[in-house]
Amino acid sequence: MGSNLGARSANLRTAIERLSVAGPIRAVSGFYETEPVELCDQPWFLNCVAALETGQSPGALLKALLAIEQEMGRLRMKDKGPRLIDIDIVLFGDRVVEEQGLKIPHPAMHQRRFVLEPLAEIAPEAFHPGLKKTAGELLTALPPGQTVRRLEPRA
Ligand code: PH2
Ligand code: MG
Ligand code: MG
Repeated sequence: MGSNLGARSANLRTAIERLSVAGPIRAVSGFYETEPVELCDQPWFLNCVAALETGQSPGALLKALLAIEQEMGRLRMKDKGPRLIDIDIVLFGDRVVEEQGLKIPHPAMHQRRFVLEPLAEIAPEAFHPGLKKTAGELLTALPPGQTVRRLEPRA
């Protein structure tokens, strides 16, 4: 998930708390200050990754995530532009989903340091079923660039 508008860390904490409507949260990464990628002319993000155990289908989970974004007041002004909160499904066990509006694994995850650093922090062995590589391996294979910095945990 990511936020680059408003109280970014409060936004991530609220999203994590609300995520538990879909099932127990098993792990949460640190928060990372990250350089915007793809659409670069926007504020830096805070990103993190959570591991959720859920009985829901991928489609039902996506609906729940979009509802959380809406309740938190997300406005969609511009594709890939600034947002209060964005919650994406990166992996879903080793499932592959190719539906209109939902692709799992997330099609850009393996190119994004802001995804792979926090993912490898909590689940270095998480497996990309298309590329047949773990999160740790994908992170190691990334070309240099895309600044990400893990924030110190708050007291
Ligand atoms: N999300 C995007 C596009 N670019 N860059 C960073 N650093 N973090 C994001 O969460 C992000 C992005 C589209 O969802
Ligand atoms: Mg996104
Ligand atoms: Mg999204």
